[in-house]
Amino acid sequence: MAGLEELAVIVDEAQRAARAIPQLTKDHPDLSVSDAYAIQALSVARRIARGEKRIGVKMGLTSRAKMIQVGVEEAAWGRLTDAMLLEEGGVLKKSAFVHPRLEPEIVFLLKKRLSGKVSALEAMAAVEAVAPAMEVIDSRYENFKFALPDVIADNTSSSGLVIGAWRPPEIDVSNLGMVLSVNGRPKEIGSSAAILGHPLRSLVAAARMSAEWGEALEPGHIVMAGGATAAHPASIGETISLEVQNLGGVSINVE
Ligand code: 0L1
Ligand code: MG
Repeated sequence: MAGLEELAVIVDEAQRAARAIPQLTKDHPDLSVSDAYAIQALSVARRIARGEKRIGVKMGLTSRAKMIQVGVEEAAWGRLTDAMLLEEGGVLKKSAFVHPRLEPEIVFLLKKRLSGKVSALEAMAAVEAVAPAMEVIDSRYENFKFALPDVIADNTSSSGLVIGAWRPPEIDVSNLGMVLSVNGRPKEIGSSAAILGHPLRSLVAAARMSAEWGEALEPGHIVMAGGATAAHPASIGETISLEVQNLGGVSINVE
């Protein structure tokens, strides 16, 4: 089997070139989830070495629908860098991605460190602000097809995010209506409750899962809680927007 560093170079280069690659598990059927997280860490370390800054964590596979789709019982996590940030109301250049899809999310901004096993109350006390957000997921694998180790190695498909205005942490985010619209027409409708039953559970899981890899959620970090509906494949000419009950909206134009 190719070494983990070699596989990290493959996924990193695919992301940089916006080029689809075969699933790693095709040639490496024994790739474990643990190998995959090591590949993810190595590939993101290459981005950091090129000057990108870590800004937090994304949680993925947080809805029942996605867990069933990928055949897993637990969420997965990935690493966010500043290069993934897109301007609110700005442009998503489709050619910079392989086959981008947008999904509606809730994002937390932290004011306190969270690491390892924390309670929901501790997690809530660590939140500085909440905001509506859309994540751009862009699997680097051909046809957006992957097994669990593939997608984890590929930084859980993370490739971009657009964040709306920050709101006070007191807003109850447990069951907020979320509408993803395309050119003003509702396309996906859901609730924040689809995110592990409550987005705060996702923050608790992010602290626990990242600590398993020796990392902490630091003050100033953001945590993307996970998709609330199916993701929408972006097409040139679309304005994709999200409206979240009590939180406000966010939008992006696909060119
Ligand atoms: O953020 C997500 O839930 C995506 C995780 C990876 C699976 C996918 O690309 O749909
Ligand atoms: Mg997501």
